[in-house]
Amino acid sequence: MKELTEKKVFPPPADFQQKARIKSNDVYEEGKDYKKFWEARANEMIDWYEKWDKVLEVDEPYYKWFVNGKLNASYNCLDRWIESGKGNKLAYIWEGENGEVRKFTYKQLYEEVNKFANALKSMGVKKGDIISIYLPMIPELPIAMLAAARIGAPHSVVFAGFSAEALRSRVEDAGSKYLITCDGYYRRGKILNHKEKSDEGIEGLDLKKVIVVKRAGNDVPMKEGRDVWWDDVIEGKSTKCEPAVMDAEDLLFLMYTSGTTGKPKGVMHTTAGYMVGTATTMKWVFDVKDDDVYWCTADIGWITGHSYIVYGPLANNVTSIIYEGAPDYPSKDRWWEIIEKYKVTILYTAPTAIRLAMKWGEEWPNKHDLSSLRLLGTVGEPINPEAWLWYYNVIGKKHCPIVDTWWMTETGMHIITPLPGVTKLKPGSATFPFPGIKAEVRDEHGICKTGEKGDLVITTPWPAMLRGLYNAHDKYIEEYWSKYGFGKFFTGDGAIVDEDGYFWLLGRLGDVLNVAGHRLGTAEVESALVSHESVAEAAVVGIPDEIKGQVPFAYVVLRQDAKPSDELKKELIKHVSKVIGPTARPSDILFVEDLPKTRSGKIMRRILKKLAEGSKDVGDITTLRNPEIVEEIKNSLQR
Ligand code: 7RM
Repeated sequence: MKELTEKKVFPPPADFQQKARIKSNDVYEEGKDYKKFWEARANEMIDWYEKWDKVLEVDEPYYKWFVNGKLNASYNCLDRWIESGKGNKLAYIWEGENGEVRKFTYKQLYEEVNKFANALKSMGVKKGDIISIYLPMIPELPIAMLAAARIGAPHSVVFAGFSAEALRSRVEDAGSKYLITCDGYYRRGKILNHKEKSDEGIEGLDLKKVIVVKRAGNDVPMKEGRDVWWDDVIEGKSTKCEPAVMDAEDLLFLMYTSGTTGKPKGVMHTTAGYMVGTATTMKWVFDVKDDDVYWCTADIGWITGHSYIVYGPLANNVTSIIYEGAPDYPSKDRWWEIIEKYKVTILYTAPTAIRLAMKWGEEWPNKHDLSSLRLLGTVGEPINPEAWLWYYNVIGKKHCPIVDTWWMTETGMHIITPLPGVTKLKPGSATFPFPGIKAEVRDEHGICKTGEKGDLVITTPWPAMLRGLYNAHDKYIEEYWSKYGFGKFFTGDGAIVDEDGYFWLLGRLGDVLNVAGHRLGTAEVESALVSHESVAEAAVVGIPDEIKGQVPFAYVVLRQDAKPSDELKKELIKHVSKVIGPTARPSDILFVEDLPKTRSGKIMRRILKKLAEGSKDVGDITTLRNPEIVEEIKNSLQR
């Protein structure tokens, strides 16, 4: 435990606290009556056609929030701002990889959404039809999502970087008859032929229409009768389309996510609870004000983008940046340049991106004026204290609180997170459950003692919680409710609560090792490694050991100025032993150029584990951003 706790605690800076929306602990008190708490948020955050009869209805393991309430998500993101005179505020500033800029006020976004909603209707889309969207980070992606929501057609966005095969299984599972895609898009200066990949994915499937956005202008085949250009279908369409009156529990979207078995599951999110949850956390956790320029660097194709680029920000009349491309194109300061150019005030990104920036060196951010920043956020993985401090010092210049937000696709919204004007931060801890949410760390014997590792379990329902897995009732029960029973949502993450009640997330439970009877988080060993000056990034897996059961094996990416050597290897092993204790000593360290990562930047430890165990077949690598690294690592392991 000690090894995870940076001694220093970071209270909110005085000027930040003064201006913060939430400045006192009272909100936690208010959250104790969670139904009343969420009802108050539903009243203040969302515009309703009809209010609910009942805040919460439980039919375990299914939950309904704001029962019989009526609303429309697109109305709440667009129309109401125009009606209240805020339509000329920028909703999105989009920057393409080549430097093109497209700006949309709320009014302009509204008009585009309405035109496309009318286009969808004219093609026969009906309330309840699930529309698959396979688009990169271009404005048409949120426009398509909001247009679908406007007419009551749930969307299923498939991350553009996913393979044809991944698209196919998702379109099939959702039973989509409509797909929205594009000709191509830019990545590090090259055009990726997206239409070709889409066509491969849907080959043989019975789709009524495929709508193609022209982004890159590359030559693509269009299938007669099925494929239509976006520009052609919106041509002449009215900029007014009545929003459909949706029930609180109508499906808003599906988001496919990989579970324990590998076959992706369609996580279901419904309208009212999701909107209340994302709008509230957006406002409280990011402390958004009228003049903020907010940038979440996630892809909209992930839950983070859905909740905190589309629905959360728009439901708060926030101005957001959307960036199409890579962080190192044309050079390694692209992000910092964007922050300076648009005077970004709130930056929300992932630990893996921070560690990469750390590896590239502070000369890149130091070339730019980052003084507009006032709040930083992270999501996606545990952040090691080293990276936290670098983010705090080098990017935030010691005056920006960091909100380390723990949540998952299934939770829809932040669950464990600081409130930046209230919480005293401990680097590496996501701190406390959001007001109105209860969580505990337990095992089969009950709640764990202070400092003891266990399973993170959420013990009260929350509005943006998943409503099930699409067409997979049994799987839903098995994944989330079988381990501790109904009422105790099993997250699959390990955690510790410390003596001050802070939650420390340890990553997925599969990442917990047992070394000679000691439970050890791979994240702990990684954190120790990364605290060494030569290390940029580390991934640790457990490999079998005759005596100890399991021992940690480490993959290490060095910082640019460090050279791999046997001396350094020994030094790092000693360093881990010093930081955590001898049981944590890696049995071996392999220096690598990069780690296998998913498109959203999560390290695929499953593959690294197989490689370290010497297994020939490492399983499916099609979801990797950098599949080529697997062969490279295999070769260096053999040497
Ligand atoms: C939002 C998102 C979920 C998994 C989750 C965790 C890990 C996310 C944090 C984190 C430690 C965090 N959805 N995770 N945030 N671990 N600290 N702040 O990432 O469905 O794609 O992934 O991500 O293991 O279970 S997700």
